[in-house]
Amino acid sequence: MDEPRIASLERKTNETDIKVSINIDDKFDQKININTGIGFLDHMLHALAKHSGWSLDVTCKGDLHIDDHHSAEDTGIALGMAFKKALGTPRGIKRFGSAFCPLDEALARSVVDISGRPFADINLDLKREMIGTLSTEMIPHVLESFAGAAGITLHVDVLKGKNDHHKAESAFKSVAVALREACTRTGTNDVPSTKGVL
Ligand SMILES: [Mn+2]
Repeated sequence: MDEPRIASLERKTNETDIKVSINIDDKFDQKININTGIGFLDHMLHALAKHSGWSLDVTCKGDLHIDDHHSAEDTGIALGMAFKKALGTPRGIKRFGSAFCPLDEALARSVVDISGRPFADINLDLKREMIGTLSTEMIPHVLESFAGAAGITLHVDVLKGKNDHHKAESAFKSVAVALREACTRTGTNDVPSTKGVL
């Protein structure tokens, strides 16, 4: 039996105080608790954890009296750091993952590479200013922040859709399913790179 890939960390600044615990290998007994103070962000991270097969605990106490920016961005960073820490040296994993996820009329595609190279290109085509108390401009930024801190390459495109809630949610679900594939163990101890290192 492989050891479960787990990590916990706290990231504290003058703007936010965030605690994250993640278990990448808990798909049979998932426990998900998200409390960032921003309802729609909680909903997106819950969807991300659920469809990635993670157990995830995230608490953010941030400066929401200013706006949602620091809390949303720093939560993405802390989650990316925790994911990277849990994954450890990326040996014996598929490395690449991709997924299409629909939510009714919306359809999103995500392609991920556990590359050690932080890069994100996120196109969600959101039209509204806000969804709940989350600025829609922060939704791609959360994914960019996550990818940057995790050191992964992430391409996310919403291909179709009319409803912004559906578009965002289909995007997070597709990221989850792509990550789940990329993190899947191959049963080898190989570093999946011609360089021999990631
Ligand atoms: Mn929803």
